[in-house]
Amino acid sequence: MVRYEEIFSERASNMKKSEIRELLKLIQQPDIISFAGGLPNPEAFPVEETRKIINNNLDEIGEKILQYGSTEGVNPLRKELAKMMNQRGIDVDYENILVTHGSQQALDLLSKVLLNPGDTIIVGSPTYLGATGAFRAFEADMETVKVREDGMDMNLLEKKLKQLKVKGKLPKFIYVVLTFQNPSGATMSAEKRRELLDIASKYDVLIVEDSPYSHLRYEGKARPHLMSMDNEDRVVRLETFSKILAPGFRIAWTTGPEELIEKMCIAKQATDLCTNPFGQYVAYKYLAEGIMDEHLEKIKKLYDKKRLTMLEAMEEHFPEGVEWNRPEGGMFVWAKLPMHINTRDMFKKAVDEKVAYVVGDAFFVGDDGYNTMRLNFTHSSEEEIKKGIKVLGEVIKKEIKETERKEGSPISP
Ligand code: PMP
Ligand code: G9A
Repeated sequence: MVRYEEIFSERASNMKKSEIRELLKLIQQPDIISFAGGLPNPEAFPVEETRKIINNNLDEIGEKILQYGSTEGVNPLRKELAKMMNQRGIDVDYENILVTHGSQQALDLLSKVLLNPGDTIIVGSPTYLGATGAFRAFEADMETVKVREDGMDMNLLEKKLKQLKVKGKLPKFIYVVLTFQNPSGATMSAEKRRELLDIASKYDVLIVEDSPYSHLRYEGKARPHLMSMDNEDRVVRLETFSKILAPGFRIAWTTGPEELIEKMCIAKQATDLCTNPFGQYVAYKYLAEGIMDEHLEKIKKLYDKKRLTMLEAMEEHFPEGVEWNRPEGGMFVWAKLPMHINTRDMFKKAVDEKVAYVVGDAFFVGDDGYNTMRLNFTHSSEEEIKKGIKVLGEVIKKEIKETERKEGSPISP
């Protein structure tokens, strides 16, 4: 018998299961109301439009879409992506774009080409757990900087960089989600974005901006894209069709300096040869025929209603002592429960009552966030949101009461 544990690489021993991926399996029962995964609403999937694109174009492009494609991505799509980014103030050429199999692959490829075991990087606290999963797999030494309601704390970032410089451990990059962050929903102001670039420039560090949610703004004013403010080739930008079209396509794109994109492309050659051309052509048609803009308007309306429904229901059903943000976009509300509550302990009780969330501590690299939870508002129907939040409110109230009884003292804030 092969003793697998003895032959796994050190890298593999470092890997951790993704709480979200594992949770998705657990909560697949149809009667569970899930506020867990950051999933688009199936109602918003462009089934008809996709059918039309395929029917209308199969004769013309069938030969291309069923064949292998180039590793960089199919050029018509890359050109449309560059055009879309230019319209949003980001001055890029299609040759600076690499199409990947989801942004998750871009996180993996970036790590592959940038990180040696033990290299330092900086991530937010909290931050997207899929990213830390990718960085961990490449044995990165992750330093954290607190994320506040308006994003990463710039004073703490500068302090951290100063300390790391003294130790000779300046990070290879700073990983940020600046707009409607996963998990906290936090968005960074324009001034702070400038400050972030200035600090990164002072310490000569690359910034990886992961931006799957910037198209999903429901209120307030759009902030400038970090890449449009950068004139030092210091920003790599990750975007994806997962949240705005369909995650099943697994199509995303990375924009960055030519040298880095080229290296990622070589790494991708050894990973999967190319991203599926079929999906890339459909996505290209979405952009070229202007369907994407209409689709975005439709899903923004749909998700805004769900966001407001969730916030209203939380106001009505969550007890005193629970705090949460009011995100202007994206997919998540981030809630903080009284300090005595451990949302991991409470999770099973919530699932027993047929409602699920993501336990907040999964988004922290160290031990933190044990009293937090992430709630997704895009996947469930409005009815489910109302019902699920009411049930969750009851679960929280009960947990507060039980902890009070156990602790023998009232809950302190
Ligand atoms: N980055 C962030 C911040 C995300 O929230 C997600 C998806 N939840 C991803 C990357 C991965 O997305 P994709 O489906 O494009 O791989
Ligand atoms: O892992 C997935 O299915 C993508 C969702 C990510 C998230 O919930 O943050």
